Amino acid sequence: MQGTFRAQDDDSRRPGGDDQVGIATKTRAKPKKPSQFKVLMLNDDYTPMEFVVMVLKRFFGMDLEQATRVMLHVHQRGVGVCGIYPYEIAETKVNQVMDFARQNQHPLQCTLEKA
Ligand code: TYC
Repeated sequence: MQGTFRAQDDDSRRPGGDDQVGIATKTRAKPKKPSQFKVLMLNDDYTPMEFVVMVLKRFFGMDLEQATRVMLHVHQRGVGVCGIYPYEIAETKVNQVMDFARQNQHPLQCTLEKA
């Protein structure tokens, strides 16, 4: 019934229900899925590998094995995906990583890209 008008139901069959007849509702034809964003980690020459692994565990819920795999991928290829999230969550993760890196004086960079 998406995208069509319809009477809610036949209120005339209920006592005192006549005033409700004919109320129409419209549901959105195409409900929008919230768009997804990749959180990308960038390689650099200075951030220690152990620190990157710690970040991936702490902010992206990875275990040691996953985190090590992603860190090595970024180290070798220059960039890697940490996860895919709705915009606000992805943005929060980027800010958390950048703040944590800055606090620890590492140049680690993290960014967003539309999925
Ligand atoms: N290239 C860094 C080093 O050799 C390690 C590193 C990996 C840094 C991944 C950043 O996103 C990164 N110490």
